[in-house]
Amino acid sequence: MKRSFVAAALCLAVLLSGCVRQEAPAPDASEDDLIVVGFSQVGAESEWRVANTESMKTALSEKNGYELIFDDARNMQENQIRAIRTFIQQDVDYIVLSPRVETGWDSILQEAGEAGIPVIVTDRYIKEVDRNLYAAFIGSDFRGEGDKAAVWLEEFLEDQGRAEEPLRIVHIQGTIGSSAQIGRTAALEQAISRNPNWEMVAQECGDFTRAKTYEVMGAILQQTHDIDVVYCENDGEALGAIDAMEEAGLVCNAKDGVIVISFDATKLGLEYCLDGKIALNVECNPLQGPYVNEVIQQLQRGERIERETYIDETMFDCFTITREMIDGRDY
Ligand code: GYE
Repeated sequence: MKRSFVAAALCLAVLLSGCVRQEAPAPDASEDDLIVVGFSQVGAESEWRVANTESMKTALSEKNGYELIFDDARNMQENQIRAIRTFIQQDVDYIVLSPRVETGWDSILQEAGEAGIPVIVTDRYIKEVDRNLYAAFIGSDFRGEGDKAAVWLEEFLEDQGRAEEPLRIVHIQGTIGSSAQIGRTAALEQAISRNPNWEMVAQECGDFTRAKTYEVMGAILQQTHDIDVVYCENDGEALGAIDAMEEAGLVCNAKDGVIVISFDATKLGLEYCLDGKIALNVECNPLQGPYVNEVIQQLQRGERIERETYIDETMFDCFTITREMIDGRDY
């Protein structure tokens, strides 16, 4: 909106100075009404991320009254900072930020604040900044997701009569420093500290990707095959870990093989759950676009907004999941 206004003002200035061509089109009135949003996305590292991008693009479409400037940071925080600075120079109406990691945002958010541009943080949290530096947060409760997984595992082992047996766990972490990693990791570490028979035999970063996890899991398997649980912080990692384990001759199956735990519950991840290869898949909902649209519309109308929105999420295990559940999902 502001950008169109600037463009119109420039046109007028040129007109007044008498050097514009007669046939120059008048600025399109409807374009003038568009709300300009700059969206800094982390990257395209996972199916979750791709669904998240799609959701934002659909909700913040021209049809819905937006001009969306999308920037893919290719998983680098410095690219996100650069993109936000460009959005500020472009004088966008709103900035939407899906932060790669939790820290390091203070000065750029101050710059946005000084320019009077509201920032909406989505997906992951940011820390160590004055809370007034962003207007709203919309995303997931990652610690809660991890706690659900840990409690499910405790209950499953109890049901199997294995609660007291030694449990050897491999932990594949997501991008280090991201809220999704911090919350899901904290939940597992706490569960290990309250279960003295649980042992972490390896903890490596899979960076939320299938390819990197395939590699790190392959290296772990060179050291040991004595593994009861593989706790992966997203579906891409779970798939990479399963590829490596199956290649090494291990069976992924909750009852008589390796118990694989995953997060996201994308369609592909749920297919693996239906197959019994992923024992538990905790949902992390990427469909955040409509929530962002709603917050922006409320801000436009000058209404009070919810400062923090945590999206409701469920979980699926290999014993109760059905084909219908998968087919009915949007991502
Ligand atoms: O779980 C993972 C992604 O921040 C919730 O990032 C997101 C995580 C998600 O790449 O697949």
